[in-house]
Amino acid sequence: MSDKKSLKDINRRNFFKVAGAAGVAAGAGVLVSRNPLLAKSQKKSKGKQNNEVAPGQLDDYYGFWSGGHSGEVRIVGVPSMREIKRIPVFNKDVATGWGITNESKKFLRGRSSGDTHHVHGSYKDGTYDGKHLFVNDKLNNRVARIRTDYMEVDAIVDVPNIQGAHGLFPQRYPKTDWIVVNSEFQTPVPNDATNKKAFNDPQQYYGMHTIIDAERMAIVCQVMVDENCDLAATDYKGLYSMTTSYNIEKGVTISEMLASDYDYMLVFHWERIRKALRDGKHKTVNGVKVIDGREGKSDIVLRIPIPKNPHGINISPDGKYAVCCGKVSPTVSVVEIEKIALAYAGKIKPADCIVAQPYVGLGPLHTTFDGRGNAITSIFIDSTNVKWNIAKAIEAEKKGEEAKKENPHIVDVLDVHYQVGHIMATMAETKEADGKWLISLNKVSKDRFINVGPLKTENDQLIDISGEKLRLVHDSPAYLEPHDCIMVRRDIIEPHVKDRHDMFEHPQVVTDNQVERKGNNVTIRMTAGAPIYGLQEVKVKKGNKVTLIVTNHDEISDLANGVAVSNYDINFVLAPWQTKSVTFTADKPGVFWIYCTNFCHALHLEMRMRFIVEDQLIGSRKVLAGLFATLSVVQLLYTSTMNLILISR
Ligand code: K7E
Ligand code: CA
Repeated sequence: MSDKKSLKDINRRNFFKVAGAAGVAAGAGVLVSRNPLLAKSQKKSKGKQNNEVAPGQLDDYYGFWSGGHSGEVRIVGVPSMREIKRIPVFNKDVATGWGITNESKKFLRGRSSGDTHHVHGSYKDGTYDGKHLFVNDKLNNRVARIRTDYMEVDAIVDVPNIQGAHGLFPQRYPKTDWIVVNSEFQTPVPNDATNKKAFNDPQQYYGMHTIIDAERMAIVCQVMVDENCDLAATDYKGLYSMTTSYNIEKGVTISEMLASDYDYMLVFHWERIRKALRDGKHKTVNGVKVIDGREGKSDIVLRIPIPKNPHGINISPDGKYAVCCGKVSPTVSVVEIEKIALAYAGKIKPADCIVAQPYVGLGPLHTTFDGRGNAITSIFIDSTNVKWNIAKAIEAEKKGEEAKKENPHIVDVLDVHYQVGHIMATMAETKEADGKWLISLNKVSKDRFINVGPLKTENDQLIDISGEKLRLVHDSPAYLEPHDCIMVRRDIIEPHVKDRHDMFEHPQVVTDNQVERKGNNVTIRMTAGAPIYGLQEVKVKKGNKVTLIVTNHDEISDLANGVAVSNYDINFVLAPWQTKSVTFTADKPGVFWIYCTNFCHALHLEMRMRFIVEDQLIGSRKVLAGLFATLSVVQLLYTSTMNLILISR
């Protein structure tokens, strides 16, 4: 359902001409002179919000940051910008024991690395319900769910048939039943030896728009397309999900990916997806229902041409517009969502869904909203945040080229430091966007902090957007490498957050201290309560497979206990009433102190116990005895056989 004839239409825009991505990269390191957008001086109001959160005071917003290739999610208080917590997700985290405990290993299934880009909350009726967060892993192609009562991961789903699991977005209306996740990298489907003829033929590589059931955290289906699927969004009516695609060329090199003057915004029609599933119009690949969404193969996907290699796609809080960022084009494309139905029905061309294409600067990546009709777009190469008015952009588009020259849509341009990726305003991905604060997640901090060596931190800048002008108020370092964030009003999250675990939720909760031995397996069930463990010593034999299950019985808020087994590389903490377990082989004989790592009590240092691994003397004697027994049986068999032979003769 694409519309190549409308290409001319799009080409009327003044593309940012680059000789491949090399040009983009060259621009990236340099502060290019400001675009002339703000030539005329206008009197405009500045916001006057105070970002200081005094000692003992609480932040107004829960900020949820992706941690990029650290594999985690972080909680940042806004506007103080204090990093309050890290939630391990796809990484190994020795502070909490994530990746060490059996509970976390069950989720990680042998992997200890990930790349999180997009954190989003679960929705009800177009705004956050405060219950869950979802985050992608671009590296190992997974989606994790975090429950906000504990701020811990409670599910991870592997997504087969894809690579570069990138854009992720939950259903916003009526509530989050589905989550979509995109594959940025096209691959053969299936991507294994059964399909090896496709390995060297990129024409047989496909992108996928995967739909996940948010409740079960299981895959509903995948819609296969020729294009790659980059960023994702859902509308505010539960009708569509959308993605940007920058590689409709099916290129495998940068220049191939930049060959076409346009790419697509892809729209996925949910009712038609449901119908295809009902009608059995799918094949099964690696256990997943795959629907053919390629051009001409089904009516599920609408292809709206967008200038050259777009990146971000964001929906305005009134639900009216999808804004696609140009990246290689200095424009954003504003798609009126109402018109999408007309395009599906063939009444208008897909390109006619675009109602404005304003100039914003060199390298627009992502757009956010203040809830008052303005959009703010991050401009990577210019290193700016550009605030522009959506209605004015549409109006100028209607009036024509002459009206557009003056850039009447531009409200303000703010320099940021430096090379901004995502930006996000408070509550901006909901119908309750409140236009208070904006975060500019800058990739390069350079001279903004004391020099910490060649590998420098990121710079997350806090900007007051309550006035007409954008006012920079705070620089905040962030360890590698947040991509995106959301900021959720405190009153939405806070009621869900607990101080204690539900002790009996864990199937192996320990109420009685005991050591159980079954063959080579030793199970130690133990309580912890500052400043004492339920057991003072445990003896095992060398070679025993030991499972240590510990429940923290302290119910006082914030009283965590640690469990570390010296020289055994075991280290985890237990929040109040939490149970965790580890399984390991006691392969080193000796006395090993198990101690509490998390300061819990005046007698914290005394909170320790002996773990004694006895050399397997008795055991080895048993082995020897066994050997002798086997030998005697063999001998007995031999003699009796010989005797039989002799007798039979
Ligand atoms: Cu622009 Cu992964 Cu959202 Cu990073 S992506 S910038
Ligand atoms: Ca392209």
